[in-house]
Amino acid sequence: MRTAFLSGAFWILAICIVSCRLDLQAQEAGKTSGTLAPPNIIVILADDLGYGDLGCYGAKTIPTPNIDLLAAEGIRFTSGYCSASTCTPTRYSLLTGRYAFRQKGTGVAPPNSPSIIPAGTPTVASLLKSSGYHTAVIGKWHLGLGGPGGPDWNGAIRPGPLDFGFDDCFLMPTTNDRVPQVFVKNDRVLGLDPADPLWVGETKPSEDHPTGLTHRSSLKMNWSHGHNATIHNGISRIGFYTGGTQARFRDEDLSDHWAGQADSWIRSHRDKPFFLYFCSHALHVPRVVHERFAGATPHGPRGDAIVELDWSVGALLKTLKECNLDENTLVMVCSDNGPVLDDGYEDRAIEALGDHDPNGPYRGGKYNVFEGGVRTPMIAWWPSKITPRVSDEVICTIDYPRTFAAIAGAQVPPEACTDSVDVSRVLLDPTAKGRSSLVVQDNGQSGNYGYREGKWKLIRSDSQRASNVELRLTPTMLPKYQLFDLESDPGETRNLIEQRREIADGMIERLQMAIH
Ligand code: NG6
Ligand code: CA
Repeated sequence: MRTAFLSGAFWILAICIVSCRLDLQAQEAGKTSGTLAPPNIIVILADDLGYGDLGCYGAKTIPTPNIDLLAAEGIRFTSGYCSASTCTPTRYSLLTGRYAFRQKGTGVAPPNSPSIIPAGTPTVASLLKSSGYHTAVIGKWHLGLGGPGGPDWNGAIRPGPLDFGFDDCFLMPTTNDRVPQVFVKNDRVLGLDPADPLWVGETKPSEDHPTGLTHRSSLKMNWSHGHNATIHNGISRIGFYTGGTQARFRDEDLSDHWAGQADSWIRSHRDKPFFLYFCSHALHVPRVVHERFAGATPHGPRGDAIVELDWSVGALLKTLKECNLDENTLVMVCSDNGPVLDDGYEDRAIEALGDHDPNGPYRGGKYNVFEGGVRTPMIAWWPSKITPRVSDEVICTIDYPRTFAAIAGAQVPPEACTDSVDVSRVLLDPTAKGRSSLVVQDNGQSGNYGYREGKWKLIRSDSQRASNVELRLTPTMLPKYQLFDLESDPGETRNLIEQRREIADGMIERLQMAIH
């Protein structure tokens, strides 16, 4: 009896010791294997920032110490891509994990564009929200707002981000060269006086309505093409508007608004994992920086806007540090498309360029699918998990939904985000491989694609025209197909389509399969 008792006690003790040890081992393993609390996730999406525009990517005359610090402490990708070379399709894909060319109406959205994300589409925000994250978008939206008739500027503006998984939003509706210059907070224009309703349209509202054509000499920044309709703050824009006077912002203050909103939002959501989609407008036209950044570089407003962007990244980092959130927050920095110089205003971007290379060693930029249009600065920073390094693995902004879902432990329905690839291992494991192939596009459904497989890059140009290939907007005629070896010819200057027909034919076929 006594022996039976002792042997029972022995086994209980033994089980306790073993389970305690297992528990300790599990806790230890958790520190290194990813079972810590899910991280906060911040996407900092710059606008029209080129591969060569940051110090950490080779810029010599544009100081970007805050972004450079993220790169030094995190992963600096040399083959990071945005999925398109204009804003709307890249943003569409970044949120939905679906290529924009699969849907009509996904080219650059006009001022009164209705919401273009189909109702009920899962997004990176809705996936993370379903996993307990608090979610917000602050900055430029440019994915349309409202039902089929477009936004009801004086009422509830739905659908919008609140219908796509965001708990909170503070937006500029399209771009700042498009009307109107107001913020949308959640589903209303912020600070709108009902006695002064906001009207937005495509045609001049009255004969005497001042425009960039009729009042050109009064402008503080002259337009060079397009951008000659309603004037606000001494700058004429795309589209017309009247009213909403009290709700209008000053261009110079945009970055301060984004940073201020992000600061207070992070502080009030510090206790729960959050996802912040932070879309700075810098360096999109009109490039009008705050007075304190004017002259920060020798390159005029385009360079100064990059310094302003870097300042806002520094402000975000400061908030994270003050909230003790800097260890377990994943920050991704990237751009929505490649660079452009004269994009419609006379802001000396060409004249003051000097030796600066906005697209680094690459050719092309915004509006085309040469590498300069789609290869973007891409930085991943997550101090408790990421070992600092430079990575040549291929990853793309369209991969964010599945990648972040994997990191947050969120379920992705099989029919959701079908073009998105989970590249979370590339962030966490220096030996992991990125994408073996990638499709990129230009704008909307033009039929122009870039297709990369390893060192090979195919360009398919159904329109046979491309813009901004030499960072000037004059069109360039292209053959339907071109093939480049990015290893020996990163600048895409030698079309090898005839010499390497066997490679090209296979890629043409696989691209066709991928876009179907
Ligand atoms: C173009 C605009 C350009 C810019 C672009 C969209 C003209 C002549 N050009 O149509 O200035 O607004 O659209 O840029 O109007 S994006 O970064 O939002 O895609
Ligand atoms: Ca853009």
